[in-house]
Amino acid sequence: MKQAYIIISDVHLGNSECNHKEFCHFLEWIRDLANGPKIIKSENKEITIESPEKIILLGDILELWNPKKGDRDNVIKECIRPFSLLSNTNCDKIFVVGNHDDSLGELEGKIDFETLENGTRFAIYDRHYPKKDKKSGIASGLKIGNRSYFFLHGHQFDKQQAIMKHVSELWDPINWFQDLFNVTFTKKHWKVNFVIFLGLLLSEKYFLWSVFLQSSFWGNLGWAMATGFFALSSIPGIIANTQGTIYNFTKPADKTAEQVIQHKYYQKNKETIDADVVVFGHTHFASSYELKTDVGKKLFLNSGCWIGIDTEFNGTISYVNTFIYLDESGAYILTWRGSGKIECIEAFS
Ligand SMILES: [Mn+2]
Repeated sequence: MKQAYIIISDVHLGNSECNHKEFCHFLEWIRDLANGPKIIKSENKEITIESPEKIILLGDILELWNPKKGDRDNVIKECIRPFSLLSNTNCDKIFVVGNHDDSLGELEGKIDFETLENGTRFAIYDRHYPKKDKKSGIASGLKIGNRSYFFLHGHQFDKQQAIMKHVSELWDPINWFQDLFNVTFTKKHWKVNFVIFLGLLLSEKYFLWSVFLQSSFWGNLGWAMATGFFALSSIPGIIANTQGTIYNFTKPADKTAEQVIQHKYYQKNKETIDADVVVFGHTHFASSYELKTDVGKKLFLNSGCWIGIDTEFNGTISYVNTFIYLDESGAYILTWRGSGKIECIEAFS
């Protein structure tokens, strides 16, 4: 088999803006590459896309932060077809977690290279692929053709997300409220529960206190428990239904690879990644940037996303439904235009 990789990130399955249908069509197309390679015509050359040896799912594949209507059942619903298609694709799958599916990182090592029916493997990586060497702390890239590649989701380059990651080791507010909201009783009745909660609060103040509770320990305890129960069964509903708006508001505007790397990368990670090319996602902007360092050049490639529509930022189009194809001949940022039509955004031979 030829050394060929396909990298996909930021599909956000379960999010209301996820391009779920097109993503499934694209996965069918990948599966069918087993019948023979496809040729993409770029401006001045042809790119031959072979059946991949590995598919790298580079984070935020699942939307566990902000699913449609706050309901994580929508994530499960939108996952069934893509993962069934991936299972039937004859290659290994590497799942590197992002910030929106961060909690899956706990599965690293637990479903490590579990063998699927067709003998292909599925592995979860909590931070990046390949892993760091334990002794030296250096992560060496994967050699494909004449370059070495390193893969990570990219929230590590994002200051806000880095702080979140640190805080969430103790308490992750987004996950906590999502978990509480996704209790069936809360999900179904949070609005009514909130009214009952307010009723209990007010009744304590104006009525219950003077009549029943004043001297009764058990009465007070019962009231406190009921109020607590309805608070926990309603407030997460309010949070889950507004955090999408808050999240979109605080999200840094879609950044190009150049903006991300110039602002964040060089300070922190320069010593630990030993690769010619760093592939990441996270900002939803399929793009590239070449960084000149003391020791040479490092290329950064962003794999884009499968959410929303094409948008123009300062004269540059941010395409959606994008992926990266790597083989011995080079790296290609590509966009799926539907029905098997693929266009090349950038090529690095
Ligand atoms: Mn992300």
